[in-house]
Amino acid sequence: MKLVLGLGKTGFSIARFLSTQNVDYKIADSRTNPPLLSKYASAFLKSPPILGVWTLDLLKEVDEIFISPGIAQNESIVIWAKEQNIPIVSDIELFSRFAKAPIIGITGSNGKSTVTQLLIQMIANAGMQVAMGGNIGTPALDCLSEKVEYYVLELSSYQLDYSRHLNLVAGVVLNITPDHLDRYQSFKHYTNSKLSLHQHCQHLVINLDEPLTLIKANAKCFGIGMPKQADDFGTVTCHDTCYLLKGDDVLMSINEAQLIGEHNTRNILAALALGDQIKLPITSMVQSIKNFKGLEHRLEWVAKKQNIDYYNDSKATNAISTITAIQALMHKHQNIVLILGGIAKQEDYTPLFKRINKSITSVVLIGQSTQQFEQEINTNTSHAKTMQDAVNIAGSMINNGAILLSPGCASFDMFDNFEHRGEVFKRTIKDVI
Ligand code: UMA
Ligand code: ADP
Repeated sequence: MKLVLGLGKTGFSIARFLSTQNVDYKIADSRTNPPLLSKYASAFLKSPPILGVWTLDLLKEVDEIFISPGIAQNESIVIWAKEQNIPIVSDIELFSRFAKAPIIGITGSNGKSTVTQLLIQMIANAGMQVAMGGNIGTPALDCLSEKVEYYVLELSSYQLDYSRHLNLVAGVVLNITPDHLDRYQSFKHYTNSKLSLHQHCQHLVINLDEPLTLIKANAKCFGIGMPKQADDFGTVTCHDTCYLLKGDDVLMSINEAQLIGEHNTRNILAALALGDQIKLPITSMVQSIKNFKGLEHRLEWVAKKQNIDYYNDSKATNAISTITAIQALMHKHQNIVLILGGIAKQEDYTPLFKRINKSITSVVLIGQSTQQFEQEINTNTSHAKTMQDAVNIAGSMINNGAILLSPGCASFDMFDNFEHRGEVFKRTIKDVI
């Protein structure tokens, strides 16, 4: 008997998959009213969910557990299962047992979704059937199909923690900066979780600008600057224009890409290196880069009104992603008003405050973190209770330049999720201004 833990998107996809395989399972969620309860109830009447506080009884007759990534390793049920030597397996590992086409895995603290989506477009542009899943939103098992020629999976550290055997044709750890430290004993544990991806990959891609990832034999490397090996990807700057390179060959000027910022140059290089590992034609990858508009809520240009450009970077939920957004925009705009705040992560925000105090004209603080952040920011600050107020106040602070929503925090104090926060921001700009 299998035990499925969690009745969110992942648990639901596992239960559906096990049902199609005629495998006996039970499913449990520690909440009494988990998000997908009614959807599940109408689809899987034979195996009613066991709801509420975990009990030892759940493990009776269980030989394997399939776990949702949101369930931490210090949850009682996980500890009991480990004591009883019951294997605990992610949906990703279960997927990789059944996937017939090669799988590419992408992890990192920031940039995963951007690189995943760009690589998907590169593979599709090369004329192949490709499916995308994992942390990006669609559970991996929901992507399984006989028609697919490549799978690209965005992988979180939570998913990697419960994956002992993944068969990845290629993979990358894009970068490692503090995140999710409420789930890990230390930054070192989080780093090790990310780096565990390496053990699953036949072909590795390594970011030379990330000191925490060590270069491995036969890996294809990428980074800002001249490539060291003929097969690696990098950049060269000539007369103020940055060009992408493979070895010594110039591929394109970065000005031809629609993505902005050095972080996105790295994301593009990562996608190129992964595509090259699976032998996609360079010319079609370059075309995909030129066509790629980027993802919603990631440094997304929204509108220009009365000499002010509005950017939605609602996906910035940690300090480094907000620093990155500021760095990307400060070369384009002299005046930037930043809308910042929400539920602060358990991380050191000092580097962000330093960047703000140096480069930001004014800050509008929103959400729970207001008091904490206000003490550290020396630049002109204001508070807002709603996104509408924040946008209006920001608009009154400059005559030209950019207004950037890049909260550096989780959104749940004021919004359903980061998408909701970004949508409210965009609607406000369109409706109110
Ligand atoms: N649950 C318990 N007990 C717990 C914790 C959770 O019973 O202690 C139950 C919840 O009640 C809920 C279910 O488990 O019913 C939720 O499971 P989940 O939190 O794993 O969420 P899913 O809906 O399965 O979504 C997960 C990922 N969520 C997390 O990793 C927290 C989604 O990533 C992912 O898109 C989805 O699987 C499909 O693969 C989201 C995320 O926030 C976007 N990821 C983090 C991030 O990007 O920073 C890692
Ligand atoms: P993830 O899926 O890892 O959260 P996204 O591509 O969704 O990454 O981007 C999340 C946030 O991180 C956005 O605010 C984006 O502007 C920023 N970002 C994207 N790529 C990078 C990178 N390589 N380094 C730092 N920040 C990045």
